[in-house]
Amino acid sequence: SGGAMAAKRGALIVLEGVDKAGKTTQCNKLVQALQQSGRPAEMMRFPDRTTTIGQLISSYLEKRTELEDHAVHLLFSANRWELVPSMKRKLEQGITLVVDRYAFSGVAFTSVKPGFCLDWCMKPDVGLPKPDLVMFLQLSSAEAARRGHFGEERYETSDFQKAVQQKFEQLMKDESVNWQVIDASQDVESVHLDIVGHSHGAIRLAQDVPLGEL
Ligand code: DGP
Repeated sequence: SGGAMAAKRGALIVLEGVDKAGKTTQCNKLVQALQQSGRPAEMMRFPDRTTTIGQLISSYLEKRTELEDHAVHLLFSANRWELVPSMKRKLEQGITLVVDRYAFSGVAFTSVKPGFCLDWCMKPDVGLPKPDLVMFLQLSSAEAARRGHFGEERYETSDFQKAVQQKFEQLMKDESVNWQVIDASQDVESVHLDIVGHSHGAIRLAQDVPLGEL
């Protein structure tokens, strides 16, 4: 209505997957490729270990601290919530955010613990900005094992990762989320090309619809 045209919003793009699928490498490459094609883009990762809450989480993952399972689940969620204002600001400025893990990791990792149902695990993240695209980097546990030993952090065992993979498969049935499965067993460049292709589509679509909520 007469004023200057509002800048088109950026897209919220999430990469999920089990450990060793190559999420961090691919997030970095995607941000670089978008920037080189003239689109403002920034990378984020969850957990963000730099905040006060993130430091508690980091200490827990490094097994320096024990925390009750419900309590730590809520801390992971709080760590996402504390970044929401800055995420929204950036998206509104037209910056596309490429995020290494999000609420889906939160649900998948906690819900494999005894006594947790998906429904309870999803509750604290209800209302978070909804990704325009979630790419799941699919990698068999055999292939993950070939990529070398797991690290020393909590959750880094092959049995736990297999259980997490099954939870992700359940979450991917949710058709209200724009899931794309990426074959992460391909070489780095081929995976990258798949990811770039899906991302350009999501960025275009995001320009015409408001940011959703989980
Ligand atoms: P990294 O992505 O390498 O920084 O490792 C983070 C670890 O924490 C990884 O094992 C996945 C796990 N994780 C990520 N988000 C959540 C979450 O929200 N809840 C739980 N329980 N674990 C999470």
